[in-house]
Amino acid sequence: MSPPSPLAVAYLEPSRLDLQGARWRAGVLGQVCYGGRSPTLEAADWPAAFIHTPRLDAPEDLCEVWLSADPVSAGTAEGIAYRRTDDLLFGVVTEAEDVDGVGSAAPLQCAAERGYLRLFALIDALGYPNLLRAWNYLAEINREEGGVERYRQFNAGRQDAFLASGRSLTDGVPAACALGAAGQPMSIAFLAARRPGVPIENPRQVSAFHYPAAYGPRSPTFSRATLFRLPGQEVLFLSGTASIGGHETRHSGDVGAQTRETLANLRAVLEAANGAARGPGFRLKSLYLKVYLRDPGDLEAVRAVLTEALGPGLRAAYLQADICRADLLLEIETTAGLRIETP
Ligand code: 3EB
Repeated sequence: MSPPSPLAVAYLEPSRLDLQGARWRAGVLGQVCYGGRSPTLEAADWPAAFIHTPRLDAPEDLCEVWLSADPVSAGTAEGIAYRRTDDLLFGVVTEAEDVDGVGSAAPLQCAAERGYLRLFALIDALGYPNLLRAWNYLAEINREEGGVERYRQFNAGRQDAFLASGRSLTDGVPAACALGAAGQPMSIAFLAARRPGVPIENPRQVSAFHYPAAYGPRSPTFSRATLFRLPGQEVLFLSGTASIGGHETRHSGDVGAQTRETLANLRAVLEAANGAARGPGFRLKSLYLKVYLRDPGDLEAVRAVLTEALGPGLRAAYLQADICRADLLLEIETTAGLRIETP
């Protein structure tokens, strides 16, 4: 018999967190709460991010809780609360944009660099140097500030931190997503590991770290997915995926077509990962999707396309967020190979 899958994720309403037993709570690595309706400043017992992305398909906020069946211990270093097992470390970094940088560097660029430098200092010191997955949230991602779009400022700061910590900008880069969420400090939730993951690219897309300069002088530093092996479990972290073919946005202004293109990209990443995986293969239908929509009015159109493609058993949460290119209307992210707890 194979050992039980150590890594799991639970999706639940914040009000249900307090109802969980001591054993469940002991296995929590950390959480990301999406919505902004719930009181956000209540201290959790574990690393927690609170992201202002209004939930569009349900009245309550959504908590994504990462759980492990292995022994979990907690700590704080570099001002970052973390929880870890022997294999994995989960943490949340926040940075205010209140400090101007040396020379002309914008406050957001400095915040991104400081946040990633702290993150890397933490995971290097504790022996989990392999960043598998980063969830990045920053305010007003598409706004131009000092003539530079804020997403591009973020990319510059992130890149500088990768370089300063001796990391490659192309090899072993994490899966990621970067979304606009108003009224909050820049927040990065992350999972890092003792052992490296296997980065996966999408044959339908130019690797983001090779995007041409038209999308910004400093390319974004992420892979399309990371495959990670735990004893008895293969996990695939899929990056935020959008309607991009090659390096270009497809179907500007057509949310239905962007949804179908996004699905084609997710399937292509899964297929590429299945070529590298040992298990029976990851399938899109069994996953829990987080769907970020720029325009709340697109909810029904997007849900109709996804349900048609994946069936009525589709599990998904729809959240309002700005996407990192002004012409992208949605982005979908998910993780495969996990045990998923839903109420
Ligand atoms: C894209 O494919 C869409 O900057 O970390 C997706 C996933 C996107 C991650 C990031 C950005 C990021 O380019 C945007």
